[in-house]
Order: sequence, then structure tokens, then C-alpha cells
Amino acid sequence: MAIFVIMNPHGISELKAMDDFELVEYNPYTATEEERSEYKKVNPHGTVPALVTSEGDIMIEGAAICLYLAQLYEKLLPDLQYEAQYYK
Ligand SMILES: N[C@@H](CCC(=O)N[C@@H](CS)C(=O)NCC(=O)O)C(=O)O
Repeated sequence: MAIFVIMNPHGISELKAMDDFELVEYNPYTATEEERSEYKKVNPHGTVPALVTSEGDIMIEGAAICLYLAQLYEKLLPDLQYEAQYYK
């Protein structure tokens, strides 16, 4: 699974510790034209984050990516008592 992000040590430290991810740094604000056009093959909107699953599906909404990862890896889920807040 590949995740394209602007590197943010606070936001992705947990993911970095997991083996089954390839974290790809892509910064739309500093990317060259060539990098931008390569990245648009992943996300035609050119925005980050984007996630490419092992099945080849592509997700480009941050909230959807967070939910997907949280459900895939239970350890990222909040305690049940906070679930309502989490889905807001
Ligand atoms: N709808 C997307 C939008 C994400 C988004 O706007 N990302 C910004 C960085 S925080 C971006 O890639 N901006 C570059 C651009 O708009 O070209 C989401 O919520 O995940």
C-alpha cells in the first residue's frame, strides 16, 4: 500500500512504524512540472493525501483514508466511547 503525503512527523509517525506501507513524499507546492504530471496519474486533482491500496484502488480524501486505515488496523481506532466524536 502506498500513501502519498507531505511529510509531517506528527501526523504520520504511527504509520511510519508499520511495515506494510510505502510512504511517498510528494509536496504539491514544491513539485516540479514532471513530478506533478507523474503524481496526477495517481490523483488527477493533484492534492495530497492519496492512498493506493494493495488491490490498486486509489483513495484521495483525507477523511476517507483515515477511516479506511483505522478500520483496517484496529490499533488506530479510538476508544469506543469516543467513536461518535471520531465520526463527526
Ligand atoms: N479533499 C482533499 C483535499 C486535500 C488538500 O486540499 N490537500 C492540500 C494539502 S493540505 C493540497 O494538496 N493542496 C495542493 C493543491 O490544492 O494543489 C482532502 O480533504 O483530503
